[in-house]
Amino acid sequence: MLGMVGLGAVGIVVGARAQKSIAPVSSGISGILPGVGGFRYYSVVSSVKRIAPADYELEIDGLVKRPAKISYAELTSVLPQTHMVRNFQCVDGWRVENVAWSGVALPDLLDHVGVLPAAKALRISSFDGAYTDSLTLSQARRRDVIVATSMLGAPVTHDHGGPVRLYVAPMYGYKSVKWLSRIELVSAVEAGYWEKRGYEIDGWIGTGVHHHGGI
Ligand SMILES: Nc1nc2c(c(=O)[nH]1)N[C@H]1C(S)=C(S)[C@@H](COP(=O)(O)O)O[C@H]1N2
Ligand SMILES: [Mo]
Repeated sequence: MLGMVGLGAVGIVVGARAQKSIAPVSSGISGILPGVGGFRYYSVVSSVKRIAPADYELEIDGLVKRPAKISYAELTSVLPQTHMVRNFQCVDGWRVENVAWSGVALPDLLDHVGVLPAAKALRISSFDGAYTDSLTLSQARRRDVIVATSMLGAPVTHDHGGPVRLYVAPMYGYKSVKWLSRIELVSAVEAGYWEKRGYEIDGWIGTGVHHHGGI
């Protein structure tokens, strides 16, 4: 059964997400809570520590020339900023239109650290301690994939994965890792949290080939 995930709200958790929580993982607790502007708040763990922007670091390592720990200040005021207004869509059937996003385009971050030729994919982790996902290197080089520090016109809130989350505009929401902590360049794509539980590894929206377990 579902936990209330410590996201600062009370309510009844029902529906499709409840199916997901029955995934064969004892540690998996899925939260679904009504959120801002049509968003829901999702977490697979019962609570996530808070990291203040001043204490935040994004680790980028693995098959890169210059492994780095990138501060929030670098992400917001040193590295080039990318802005876009795009929809956000979860496989569970909800969608939020025209969301404003800002941050650093992932290709700009990759150039900052220098990708080695052996790198073929990114392993992306959350400081929630449980959630991971992958992108191929070519997916990660798209300019509509950003390390987001702002969402809905304001700094990314804790419940939405702040201070820093990923936003993969052309793919379903599960590719947009919240509470982003580490990007490791690796030699092959690895299935992420939901992909081990039946989601497509490539989460392209609208290609009509998606299916996932439990629903
Ligand atoms: N760390 C983490 N990232 C995550 C998830 C999660 O449970 N944990 N859920 C994913 C899914 S399925 C969706 S639809 C979006 C939801 O983002 P939101 O909680 O800001 O609405 O986050 C994605 N990133
Ligand atoms: Mo989702």
